[in-house]
Amino acid sequence: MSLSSERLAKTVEKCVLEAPVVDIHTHLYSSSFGDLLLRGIDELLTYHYLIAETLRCIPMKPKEYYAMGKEEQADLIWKTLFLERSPVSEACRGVVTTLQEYGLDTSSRDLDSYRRFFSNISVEEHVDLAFKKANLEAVVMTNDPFDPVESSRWEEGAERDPRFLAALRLDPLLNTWTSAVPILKERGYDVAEDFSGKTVSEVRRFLEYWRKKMEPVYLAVSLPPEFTYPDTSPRGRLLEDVILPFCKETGLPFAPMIGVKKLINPELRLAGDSVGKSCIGAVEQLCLRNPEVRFLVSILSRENQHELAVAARKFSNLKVFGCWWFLNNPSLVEEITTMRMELLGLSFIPQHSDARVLDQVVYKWKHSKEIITKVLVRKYQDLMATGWTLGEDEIKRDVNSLFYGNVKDALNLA
Ligand code: FIX
Ligand code: ZN
Repeated sequence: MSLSSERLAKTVEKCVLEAPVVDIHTHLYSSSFGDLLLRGIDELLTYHYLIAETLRCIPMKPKEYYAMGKEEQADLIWKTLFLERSPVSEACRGVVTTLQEYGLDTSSRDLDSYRRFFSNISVEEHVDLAFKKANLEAVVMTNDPFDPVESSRWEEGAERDPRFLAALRLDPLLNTWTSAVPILKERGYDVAEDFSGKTVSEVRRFLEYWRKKMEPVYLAVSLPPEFTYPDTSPRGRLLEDVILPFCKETGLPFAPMIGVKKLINPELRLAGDSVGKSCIGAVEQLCLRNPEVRFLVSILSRENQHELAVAARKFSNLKVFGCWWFLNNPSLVEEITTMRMELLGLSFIPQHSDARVLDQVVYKWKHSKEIITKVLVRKYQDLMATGWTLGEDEIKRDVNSLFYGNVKDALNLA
């Protein structure tokens, strides 16, 4: 039965709200990884986005900030960004949204009362609460086999919560080959910086070891704006001789996330990364020269979004995902999602949370769903103006493809 234009907005809102989410990129960990899973109000407040915002407002050097304890850091950020100013930035508003979604009194501004709430829930209850509030079916982690703490957790073989899928992250291998070589050698891989001897087959063996260990749903890497392909650099050789053949043979997608200028302000540490305009030609060549590999691509610069969407029209093995990092703001999510829907219809993955703290999924998905609802309503209104009729079941079908269907297809998930 076709919907009236009056009922359209409410129906879209309901379908989006009810749509389960598979979150294709996060920095969350299953609780079996122990303290690698960040959660609670002090972690929310000391998110690197808020560290950067705080240090713009007070005469404190990053070194001084990082010398403080976690609770002291959170107190400072709360005072600076939430009490002495209104928390209007997206990262600030997100904290308040999450507190509200958890049923806490945000008008009290009583940080200790929020701390008491979080201290009273177990990690298992906490994961269930956040997943329920965000209507999450599953999240994909970011798993770095070169990270000593994380790799030891994998070697310990802790039981993983099935809602936490793995992604094999390869930044050290592809971006700092010179320092990756000694780590690989120490772990028994017969590799050489000049790629002589058995280097290619040994790096392949390394990938295979971690594929068996992690059972990743894709391979990922974050890349600088100057990333080019094909390329004779170590990165280019590793892509050509190891990574892309590995993805082709295993059927695992490859997810280059492009445009990060690492540590342009090193003192800020994780908060010190920035953005640069990337070369879409590298993405086009990846897709053209590797037709049997499926690429999941997110690019960090707003200026690259239109050409990325056009590139996706040219290559069916290119799936665009997310409004990443500095793009994950309502004004840009609306602009980018509208443009993608106009160019790609429903064949893209509109968002990922990039959550580093468990509770961030609550606000990141609430905020994103509000914007995507707005875009969808406008697009359906345009459609209905042509006399096209729409039923609730069709809207539900479309919405589910955006929030989990396209992800499940891309990741070969049942
Ligand atoms: O490379 C990445 O996965 C980025 O998302 C992170 O490094 C970044 O710090 C982040 O969390 C952005 O939201
Ligand atoms: Zn990330």
